[in-house]
Amino acid sequence: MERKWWHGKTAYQIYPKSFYDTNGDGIGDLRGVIEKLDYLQELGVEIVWLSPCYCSPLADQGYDISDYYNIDPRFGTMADMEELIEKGRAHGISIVMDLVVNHCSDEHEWFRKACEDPDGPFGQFFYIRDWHEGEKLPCNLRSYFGGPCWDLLPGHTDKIYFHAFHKKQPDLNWENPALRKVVYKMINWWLDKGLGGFRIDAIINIKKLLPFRDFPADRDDGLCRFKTMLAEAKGVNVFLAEMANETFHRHDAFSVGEVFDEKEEDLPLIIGDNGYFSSMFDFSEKLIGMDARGWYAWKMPTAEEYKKAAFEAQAKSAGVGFYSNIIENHDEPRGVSHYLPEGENSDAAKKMLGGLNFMLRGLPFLYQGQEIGMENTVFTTPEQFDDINTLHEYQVALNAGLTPGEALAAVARVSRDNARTPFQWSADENAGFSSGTPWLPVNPNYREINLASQRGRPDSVYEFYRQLTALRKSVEWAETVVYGETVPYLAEQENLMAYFRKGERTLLVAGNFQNEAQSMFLPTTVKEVLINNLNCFDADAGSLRLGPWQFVVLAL
Ligand code: TEU
Ligand code: CA
Repeated sequence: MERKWWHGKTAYQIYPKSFYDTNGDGIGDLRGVIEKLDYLQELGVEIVWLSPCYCSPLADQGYDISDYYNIDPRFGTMADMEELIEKGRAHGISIVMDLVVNHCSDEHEWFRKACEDPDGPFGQFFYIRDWHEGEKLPCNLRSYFGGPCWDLLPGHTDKIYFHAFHKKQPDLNWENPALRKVVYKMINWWLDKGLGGFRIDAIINIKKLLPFRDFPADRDDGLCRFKTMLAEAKGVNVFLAEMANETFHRHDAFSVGEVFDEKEEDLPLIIGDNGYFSSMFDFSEKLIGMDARGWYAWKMPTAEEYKKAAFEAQAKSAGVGFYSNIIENHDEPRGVSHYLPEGENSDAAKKMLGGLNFMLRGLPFLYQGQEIGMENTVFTTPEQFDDINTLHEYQVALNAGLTPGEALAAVARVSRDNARTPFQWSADENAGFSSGTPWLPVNPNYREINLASQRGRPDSVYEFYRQLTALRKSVEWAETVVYGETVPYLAEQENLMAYFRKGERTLLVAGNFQNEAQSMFLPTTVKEVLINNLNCFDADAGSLRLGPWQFVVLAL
């Protein structure tokens, strides 16, 4: 495997709207990110991905872009963005933006022009079809946010357009070379500005099975999930290769794909030496317990399932490339609320989960607030949901016959809003996030969980993450932490997740995934305890006794 400039780094995702608000309008902004660059440097991150901050009506929180060449005034100005890129560099941080090109906003001028003249060149930027009242739609796919993928083209009664997500997110027609060309031009424009690269949104959806046709319905609504079509749509690789050659590869940019449902044999094409992307997220842990019926039917993952998914992903990517490893992002509940059993949210357990994930081979990606152990928030009424997908899934749960109370509880566990509450900087009002009213209420636990109370306190979750990022960069251990092979250890021992990282030297990473002590066999003597989330270390010849939720990184 070829060595890349970004391999040894730690990455961090910022959800700008909820990170830090500098002008009191309740919305986080780019100046807020600039102000916190010292903080990010202190934490040890060197790549920062910003969720979208382009002009947008924010129907899907910026994943509906109305102008790719401008910053939404709520987030700041282009001058702020340029300053962030430059100051980021001075802090040793590459700034990465979100690239949302499966669709744009219905308020983008391309779509406006397509509505004005569906037969003109911009009509070809979208999937527009003739349709008359009472007629069957071109296909029965269900959009990700509910309902059919088709809506009437604004201003028309006899034309419809296609959207995989919300109706305010019309899909771009990648079959059209003219569309691809303007997309590549835009990507290069940003890279020429000095941007470090992109996280590529929902990219697997750009290839549709054409002509559109029906699939067997999988719910009472007569519709079929999007995935079913994607499995049959061949040829996305052609688009991805072209995009990489025309853009990322020319700049040696960092790119990380939001890729789902890839075929295993395609992994080298996607993240190999000359891959379409530098890296892609490993979502295999997120997928545990999912159910096609809807969020309400999802099951919570167990420790054994988590371990199995992580080890399988490690095996798949070994010798091929780097997955980006996460326990959460802006689309998921908080990792500590999802992967740890209910009620087991001690600092020790949080550190164990974070440590096990961080030490895997690949690029560790922290999500804002993870480093201080932020948890799911509390929802007492459905009105508190902001996210369109959560509102939709609440309805799905009701339709399935759950009572309002049951539906609320079921959807609250996995709501995307959990990850979107403001960053908890301090115990001050609004968690120090804003002097105004935050756009989404702060998690009520901010007086207990916040950065100010953890900074400098050696046993805090925050200082634990700093130890992890420091180890990844240390002269002595970086080679092994970054490139060492992952070899699962005692994989059959229940609620124990342990693995070696074998490279220049050998590390043993072990986490006791339960609220009860357990002993594990030690293959050799321990030279040094590099990281330990508890104050005790109980090892003798051949055996290590791990306390509840204990996590250690050992030099052998
Ligand atoms: O998500 C793409 C995606 O596949 C979603 O279906 C995801 O699984 C869903 O958000 C779970 O609720 C990306 C973005 O990360 C997401 O925030 C956007 O809403 C979506 O694309 C549309 O741009
Ligand atoms: Ca603001």
